[in-house]
Amino acid sequence: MPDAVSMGEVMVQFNSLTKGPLRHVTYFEKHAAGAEANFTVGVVRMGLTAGLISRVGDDEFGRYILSILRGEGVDVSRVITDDEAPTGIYFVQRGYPIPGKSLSIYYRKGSAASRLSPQDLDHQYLSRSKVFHITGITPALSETARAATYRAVKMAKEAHVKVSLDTNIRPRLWDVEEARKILLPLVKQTDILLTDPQDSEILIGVSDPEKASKTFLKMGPSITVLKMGRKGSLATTIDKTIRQDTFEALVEDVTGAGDAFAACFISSLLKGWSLKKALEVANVAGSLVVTVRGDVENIPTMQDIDKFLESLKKG
Ligand code: KDG
Repeated sequence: MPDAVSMGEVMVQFNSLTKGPLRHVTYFEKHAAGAEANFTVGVVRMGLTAGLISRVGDDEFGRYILSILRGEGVDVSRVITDDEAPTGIYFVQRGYPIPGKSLSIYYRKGSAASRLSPQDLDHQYLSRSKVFHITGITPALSETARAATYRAVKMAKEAHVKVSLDTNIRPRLWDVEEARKILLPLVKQTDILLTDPQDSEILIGVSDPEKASKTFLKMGPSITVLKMGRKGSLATTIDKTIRQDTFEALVEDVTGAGDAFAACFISSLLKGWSLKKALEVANVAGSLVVTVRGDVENIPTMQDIDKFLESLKKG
């Protein structure tokens, strides 16, 4: 059984070849993406095994996604091909209206993955993994996907599988009040929480990273990580606070950086590395992903992370 299992929507991403509003973009580049799928690719790049629970349409995009994930070594045996709904797609608008930022424009309503439901869960598969990773995106997809998320977390907890949650609140998918109501009970069942100041403000009304981390730790998680983009990241446990600066990078597209961060952070912990090392590795991964279009292409292997850090030492 895979070391890490995740569950969510994998989509075809059409990334703008040029920056600016989508109406003026002529060419798009096709990539396979989706927060939880990105996570599984990252775990495999780190030398561990990972599996995805999902649904894709019985269409060309679904077949494309499956071949990419299979090629990356992700176990897709729990990805159902659904002949009643299409594979979701989205477009990435880069550098507009905020330079350096990207926007995701979704065409995913009624997609195959939004039909995920508790019946899609394989108890043995989940309960034999070491970590079950979810994000705040899956429960925003539909009532059934939400029910599946709650059920899967319950199964993982009962089997003593660690639960990691990346809050990933996407206001384009649901209103923030609803996100708070649905995600807070999940935060309480989480062992490793990854979030950012904006999501913390929505969830607990606190955006200061240190204060937010302390508040979250009292709610259940034993490790809380605040990702602050260019300002670095903060990992907090009951007795430790570790900070890590972000490594400088030329930003092409920030989409997917957080998923690479999560994958490399969780993988490092699974390998038994220190919190400090895990945070460093995760930051390298995030910094590399933003330098290209596409979410998974630049997720590094550990060998590449070592080369990156070595080159920094040499100046
Ligand atoms: O984190 C990157 C993801 O946001 C992107 O791949 C698309 O999964 C996605 C989503 O729902 O926003």
